[in-house]
This record gives sequence, structure tokens and C-alpha cells, in this order.
Amino acid sequence: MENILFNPAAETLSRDEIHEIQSRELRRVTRRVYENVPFYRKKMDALGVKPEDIKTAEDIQYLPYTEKSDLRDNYPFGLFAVPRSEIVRVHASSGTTGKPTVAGYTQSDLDNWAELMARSLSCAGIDKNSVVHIAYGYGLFTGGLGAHYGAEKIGATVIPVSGGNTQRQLMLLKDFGATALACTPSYAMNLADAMEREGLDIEELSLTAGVFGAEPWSEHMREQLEKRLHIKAFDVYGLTEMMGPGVAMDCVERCGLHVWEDHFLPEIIDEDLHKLPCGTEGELVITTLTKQGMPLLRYRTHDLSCLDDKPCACGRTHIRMRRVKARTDDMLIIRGVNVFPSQIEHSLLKIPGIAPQYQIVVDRKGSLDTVEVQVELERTLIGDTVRDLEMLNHRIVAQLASDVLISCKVKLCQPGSLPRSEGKAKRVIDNRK
Ligand code: DLL
Repeated sequence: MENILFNPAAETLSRDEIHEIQSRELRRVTRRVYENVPFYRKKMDALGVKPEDIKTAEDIQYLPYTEKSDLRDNYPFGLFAVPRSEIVRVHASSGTTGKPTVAGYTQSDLDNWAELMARSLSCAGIDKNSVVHIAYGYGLFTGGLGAHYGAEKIGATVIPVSGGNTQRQLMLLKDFGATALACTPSYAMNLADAMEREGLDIEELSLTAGVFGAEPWSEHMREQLEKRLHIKAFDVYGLTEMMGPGVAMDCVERCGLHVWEDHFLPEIIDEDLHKLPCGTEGELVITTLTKQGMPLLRYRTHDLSCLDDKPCACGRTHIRMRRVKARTDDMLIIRGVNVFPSQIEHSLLKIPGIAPQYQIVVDRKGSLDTVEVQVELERTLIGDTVRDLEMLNHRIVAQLASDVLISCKVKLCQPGSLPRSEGKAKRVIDNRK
């Protein structure tokens, strides 16, 4: 696959130049929020920090963190740094509790977003000759429109399908000759399942690349998607609070996602909010450097990652973040053991015959937590004898006990029987709550 840089000058800045840009933009954004957002003025006053104290990117350590609850407390528009009339679009992400998280964009924010998404899609080899089928949801969710404007900026042919109606998606993928597919990895897997069911030959499609994100997925899932859809699969990361998709993106080297550092300043912190060095895993914290509508200082993403500042063979100089395997708040505590759903996925996918479709059901019987892992069988196993399936069940139980250190019940399910989602997959049902 060709290594295409959408904006070579910006993507290959020297580390010194990036530091200079980050220092300048951090000074600007600090002043912007101090003067325009009462929430930040109050927070900075309480810490005794004034905008003039911020001189270089390192001074970020003096600035306050922002939490999702701060957005909720200032719902809907309380963190906007410009008059409402300057806001040209609003997006929101549905949280698990109550009100959505809202983001407001000025025209310059939308222009920057399109540029960063164009850079990101180019990392996946997308250019003006590509046909990009966008099956991320359009609407308040940032996936659809985010990918849309990035692909248009490149000059590719955009097919704005949005989510849902899988059969129709297959028809359009084939008839319009899409070369790239943008959707959640779980939905891409659904499309692959549906193709198999419908007997559609992959050779009838022209796909070469997939741009998948919005939820955690694993290297195993990448291998499966690449094999089943005959594509190269790329990971795109982002969140509504920062802008949407395109905060960071895999490149052809696929050894971490480049964070567009001329617009975002990433940090990794531990549980005590201390900054961690490159290479150490912790919570990703991001500051928006150029946003006008709703700039955020040191936003705690609750996504677990680590940073890598070693040069990348693709030529881009922007720091890389390791793919996000889990969120700090995804962690389940089962009989005192910390378990991430991604660990269970990793363990399951080591076993041949298991499809990457699973659900984890947690319950409490008396004072004991119980876990049932429901996994779908691959179609090839349908004809297996009861004894074969029992052995497979035992094998999964043993694998989980050794990898994740908990004993689970395992339920083998028919292919296609677990609920499918058009957007982000729901992997955990915690009935204890
Ligand atoms: O999911 C934006 C997006 C759309 C990203 C399309 C990529 C593609 P939210 O709905 O606000 O925004 O959810 C953000 O999703 O904090 C992560 O926990 C998770 N997430 C997003 N991308 C990835 C990824 C969009 N590539 C939250 N890998 C984030 C793992 C991801 N998790």
C-alpha cells in the first residue's frame, strides 16, 4: 500500500518545530479559555495559575484537568469559548448515563477537523481516486460527518450510507465499487458475516482498505477483518470532546497511531494524576491546542494507552499512541480480580473455531459474582458432535482461567445468534448494577 501524506509539510515537522507550535498554541488556548470560559477562569484562579505563567508546552503541568463530569455540569453549552452565534455545528455522544456529552464547532474548527481527517484517511492509502463507503452513523455521532468531510477534502468519491440495513450496504459496496470502508470494526465484522450468509464472493468487491474505530478492537480482529474482507485494516481514534474521529491514526507501518500534535497535546498519567514517561501505560489526557468553539485543557479520556516518540518509518514525525485496548472505566471487578473485556476477547480469539462475536454477562448470586461468556461458533463447527463441543467449551474455560485468572461459565452460541450493533458493540452486560 502506498504511503500517502496529505500535508507533508505539517506531517513531517521536526520535533523542535512541533514543540514550538505546541508552546505557542498552548499559550493561546490558555488565554482563550481564561478570558472566555468562566469554568476555566475559576479552576485556574483556584490553582493560582494565570495565562502568563504558561510559556512552553512543559508548563501544561500547571493547568487543571477537565473531566467528563465537568462537561455534564456545564451542559449543554457552558464550556463554549465563543458566542453561540459563532458555533456552526453541534455534535454529541450518548453517554451511558443521562445527558449526552456536547461539542460545539466554529467554522475554523470544522476546517481543521476536515484537514485532520484527510490526513488520517490518507494514512490508509485513500486518495482522490478512492471510493469511500461511510457506514459510520450520520447525525449527532461524529463518525459519519467526520469521515465524510475528510474524504471530500481529499477529493475522493464519498458514499454517505450511514449505519444499518446491512443487505443494502452489501449491494451498494458492490455496485458503487467502494475501495475503502469506514465503520466500526464490529460492524465491519457484521458485513463480513452477512457477505458469507448471502453467498457474496469477496472478489466481487473492490475494497482495499478499512478505516475502523470508535470502539476497542484487537490485533486478532484486525487479522480476521483483513482476511475476510481482503483489505488492509487501519485504526482511527478520536472522541467527541476533542472533535471526533481523526485525533490519531494508524499509518502503513501500523505500530501505533500518530496523534496530530500540531492540534492536540497528548499526555499519559497514572491514577494519582502524575505524568508518565513515553512507553509507560496509563490514562490518555489530551489538550486541544487550536479549537475555538470548545477548547478543553487536559481532558481525561479514561482511555488506556502509552506514547512512543521514536521516529516512525513512514516519515511522519508526530508522536504515536498505542491502540486503545480498554478504558479505565470498562474494568470489571469480578470477585476482586480486575478484568478488562479486551483481555477476554484476546483470550477467546486464541482458540480456533471461535468467531470474534461475544458477550460477557456478569451477575451476582448471593454475594458471589458470576460471569458467563457467550461466544459464537464459526460456521465450520456447526456439524461437530456434542462431545467435540463439550471439549471446546472446556478448552475455553481453561484458557480464560489461565489468561484472565477468573473462572467463567462459557456458553457456545450459534453463528449469528448474538445481538449485532450498527455502531459500537455492547460487549458487557453487568446485571450487578
Ligand atoms: O467514537 C469518535 C470516533 C468515530 C472515533 C469514528 C473513531 C471513528 P465518542 O462516541 O465520543 O467518539 O467515543 C469516544 O470511543 O474515548 C474511546 O473510548 C472509544 N474509541 C474511539 N476510537 C477508538 C479506537 C467516537 N480506535 C470513545 N480504539 C473514546 C479504541 C476507541 N477505542
